[in-house]
Amino acid sequence: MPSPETLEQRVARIVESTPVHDIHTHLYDPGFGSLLLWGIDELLVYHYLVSEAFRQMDRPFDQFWSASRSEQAEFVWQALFIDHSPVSEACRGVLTTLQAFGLDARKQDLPTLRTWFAAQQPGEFVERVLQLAHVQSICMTNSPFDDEERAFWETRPSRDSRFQAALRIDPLLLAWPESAARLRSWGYAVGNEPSAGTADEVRRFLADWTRRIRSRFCMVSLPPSFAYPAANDTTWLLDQAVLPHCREFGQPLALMLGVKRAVNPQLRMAGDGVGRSDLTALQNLCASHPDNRFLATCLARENQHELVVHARKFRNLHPFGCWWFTNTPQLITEITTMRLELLGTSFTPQHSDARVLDQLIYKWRHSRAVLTGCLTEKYAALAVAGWTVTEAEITRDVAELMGGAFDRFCGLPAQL
Ligand code: HDL
Ligand code: ZN
Repeated sequence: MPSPETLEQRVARIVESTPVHDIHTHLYDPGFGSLLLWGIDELLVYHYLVSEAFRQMDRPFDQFWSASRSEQAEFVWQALFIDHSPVSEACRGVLTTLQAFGLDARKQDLPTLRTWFAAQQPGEFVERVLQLAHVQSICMTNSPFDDEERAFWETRPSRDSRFQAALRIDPLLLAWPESAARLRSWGYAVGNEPSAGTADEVRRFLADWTRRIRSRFCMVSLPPSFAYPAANDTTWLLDQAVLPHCREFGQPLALMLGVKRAVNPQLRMAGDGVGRSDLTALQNLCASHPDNRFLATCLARENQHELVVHARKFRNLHPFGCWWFTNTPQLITEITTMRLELLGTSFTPQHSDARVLDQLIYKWRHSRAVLTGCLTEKYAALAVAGWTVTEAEITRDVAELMGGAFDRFCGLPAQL
């Protein structure tokens, strides 16, 4: 007679079996060809691992960057897996992913692993990864300012509906008037100075791209110095163009707060850092634009509690994810517990930020394990208080946390 399922086993079963909507990634629809990264070399040259590997190598930066992708992967493998135990979250992620494919990283060297990946058929591989990760859909990061990506959109690629679009507008908000010149080159009659005509043309740009890519929301990453309101182009563009656009299309604006770009340019994509934001800016945005909805995530651990308290004050604010440097078991536990204790289930605990398709497997296995622990603890505390949750209630809560609350907050995908 099998022993009865424990609460933790029940929660784990439900969390693991609930398909997730991954609301922020850097993956691309398979129709975008080479833009969708996958395989062992891409896993190993992920910028999280590159920054860690440089700490264990004396190799000059330029020598690394001038090496081929597979040579770079060799350097990372040697530095982080052979010369030292791969205890970091990003290293463990590679191992979780290889294990999920049935590969034994202790027995199979890099050439053997490469042979296995090379034998995978791309289409089947996408299906296998989504199935292993139990991901039902993902949001991409789509920037009209990225020349390579813009070229793909201009070919009107056929779309896989599971790869939803998000319109990334960092250059528009943070690099005006340089971005004004780019909009003019694309046929939008914007001036460098604020005017009603320029606002209308920026909105036309946003509307054109929203319809072209069928994006679900606009998003922007912001430096710790971001202030709102302020006497600058960012505030004017938000007030006169971006927020009215979001209201017109019934979409939220996603704010990713606290990134310091290129604190060490020699690390290239791995060179970004973190800074504590003044979240008064977020408070002011939510308060002064009650008809707009804001998704928000913060990069600094120090900002997490204030973000949650703001969400208690403003129901047009939906915290999401444990972004980047906070995507570690210790901080996911801390942040998710904080959010459950102050927001109930009215938030989205995680996004993967995956850049390599295979990463979905580890990012979600690791995060599901932490979410299971946090929820089990809360349900056990409810039982002590005389409230034993049912299977159906756990299933409902987990569906909310794994994309349901986001979908409701976002509004169903617009029929654009
Ligand atoms: O700005 C962002 O969306 C960040 O997620 C950066 O892309 C960063 O390089 C990253 O991949 N973090 O996980
Ligand atoms: Zn990202």
